[in-house]
Amino acid sequence: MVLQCRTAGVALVVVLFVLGTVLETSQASKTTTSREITVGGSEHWRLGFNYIDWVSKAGPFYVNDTLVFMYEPPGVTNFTHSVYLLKDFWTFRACDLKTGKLLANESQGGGEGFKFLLKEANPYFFACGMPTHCSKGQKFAFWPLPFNG
Ligand SMILES: [Cu+2]
Repeated sequence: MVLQCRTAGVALVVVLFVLGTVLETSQASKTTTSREITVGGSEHWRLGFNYIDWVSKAGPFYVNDTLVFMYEPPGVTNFTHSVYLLKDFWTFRACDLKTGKLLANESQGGGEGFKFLLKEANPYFFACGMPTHCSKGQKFAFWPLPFNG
């Protein structure tokens, strides 16, 4: 009986997995052009990399693209990071985090990274929230295009 339950459980998991894959695939075919973009490419999210330059090369970005921020959680390296969404160009230029919104804390960049879906065709301003990181250049901004056609 225990074995049967376990088998049924495994079968259910397999069915759900297959169903999930099918749903994902059908969704992907609807939005074939949405992408996952790792911020900074192989450099990930760190100090000492020019993200404004990276954006100009990696862009343009589109609504429904997903940004992936990858950085080591505390304890792995001496430098931890976070992800803030800043309010506007002026707070972005000044690296003013006070009015910004914390999107991902120091631990959320580990594993597969922190994923952020670009929902709107409005400007986005990103910065690291660790002291001095933003002013040292760990920030970038862009305006995603409405669709990728
Ligand atoms: Cu940082």
